[in-house]
Amino acid sequence: MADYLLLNGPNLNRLGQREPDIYGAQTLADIEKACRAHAKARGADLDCRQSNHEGALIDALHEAEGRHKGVILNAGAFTHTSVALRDAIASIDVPVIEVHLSNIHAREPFRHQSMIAPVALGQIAGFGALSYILAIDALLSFVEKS
Ligand code: CA2
Repeated sequence: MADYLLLNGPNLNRLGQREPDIYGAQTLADIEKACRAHAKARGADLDCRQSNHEGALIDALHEAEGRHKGVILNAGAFTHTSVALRDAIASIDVPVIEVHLSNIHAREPFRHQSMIAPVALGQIAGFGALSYILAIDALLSFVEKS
């Protein structure tokens, strides 16, 4: 059981195949590898999961309680639509950092709203794959201090 969970939502398994101008050229496997290495350098283990299914993401969040000290979540398009995901985050006593590759606030108006931001510890968006690395640093620093 790893200390932290990196959870990616719908279509993020397609990274590196299209729209590199928006999402970068790295695949999800590349990003996960870099995140595991970054966490390890800080003395932490990271589990990486991805699902295209809302219910599976909700299950993973519920299971994080008692298993992980924190979660880094890119909920993909569910960010903008899912009250259920928001309720799942609110239902667990585990800090969750919301991450996005792109700057959702600089894109189409329907991406400006995040259903999950009010229940997340914080949001990091717009730095490409670096958003995940910044989130690891923020989460570990938060957990180690609390
Ligand atoms: O910027 C992000 O990280 C997003 O969470 C990515 C989502 C998008 O719906 C959010 O608004 C912002 C999209 C996931 C990836 O979609 C792809 C589309 C084309 C090619 C590869 C991935």
